Amino acid sequence: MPTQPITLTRHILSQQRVHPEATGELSALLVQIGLAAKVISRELALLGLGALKGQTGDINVQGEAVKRLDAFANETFVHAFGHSGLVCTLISEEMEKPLHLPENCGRAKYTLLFDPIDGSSNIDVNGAVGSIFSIYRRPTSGDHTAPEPNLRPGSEQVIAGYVLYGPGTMLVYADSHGVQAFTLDAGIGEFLLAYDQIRIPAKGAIYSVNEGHSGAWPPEIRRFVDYLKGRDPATGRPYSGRYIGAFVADFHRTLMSGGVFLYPADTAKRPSGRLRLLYEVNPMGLIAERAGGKASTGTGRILDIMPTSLHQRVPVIIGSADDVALGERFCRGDLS
Ligand code: AFP
Repeated sequence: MPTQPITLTRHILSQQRVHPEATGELSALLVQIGLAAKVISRELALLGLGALKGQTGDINVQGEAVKRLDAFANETFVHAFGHSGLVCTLISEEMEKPLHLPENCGRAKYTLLFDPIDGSSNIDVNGAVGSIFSIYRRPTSGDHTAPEPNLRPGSEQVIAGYVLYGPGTMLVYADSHGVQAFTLDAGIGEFLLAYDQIRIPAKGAIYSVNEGHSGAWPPEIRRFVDYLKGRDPATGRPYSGRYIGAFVADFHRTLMSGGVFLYPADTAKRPSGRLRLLYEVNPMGLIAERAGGKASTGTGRILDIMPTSLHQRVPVIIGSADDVALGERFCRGDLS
């Protein structure tokens, strides 16, 4: 008899049984993220035809033009959690301040941080995009609706994950169990388990970085990337270059195939890099580490950073443990 596909809900409930203290709220939260992902995935499938093409005319807190899909995806996440009783504060790339959901505050135990659409530049060219999410326990002290109590290191995340809207829609998340991936079967509207206990190869053969910015990289990053491009079959070099321009897509390839993704500081325009710590790099850092990989600024562990603002950026080297460790050695000056 063919094995029954394992739905997201069935997998979550099986994990919940492993933790008798679980109340089911975290499980329900993941199911709601799955709902938001299904709604966004449906809109993306027909984007070229629909009203969600183009821009809203607004500029977000990042100083970026807001695409209609950015706004739609943000609202989709907000609606998925309003009146859910699951989270009382939402923090989004598209919202300058935390959004407080007073109707949930009595029972909600969690805070949700998210980037509703990562890779917006790919939208109008039918490229891969994603959503990224990070879940913390609600702060126990201070005004949990203010930014400050929500500025906690990535090591305190309870669950972190992303949805990749590619040829297929895939939901990937890391919890205490490990890293698992679910593929959306749109025909039945269910996410089905595709990969369980994902492990990232210790060393890869792909590097992923936007070389167009190389003129402004710190010299040690330039030396690391040049090393990866050098010819030495004994160390598996040269690495191949791959760059999709959406963090979720470039990270997912790195998670599944191994290798290293970098978004370095750009000494000219972006001294802290481009990627946001709280709702982009921290979630991927937790996933990378739970899969056996590493996530570093080049000189320190991403998940140890104590944030100072909601939308702060951070340089990142993330992926296979050996490849990231090599990058750190270049950044520390051990190698040149
Ligand atoms: P957009 O959402 O504005 O397309 O930015 C995507 C992103 O934040 C991240 O997903 C990519 O890794 C990175 O920017 C690409 O940046 P570059 O275009 O500078 O390579």
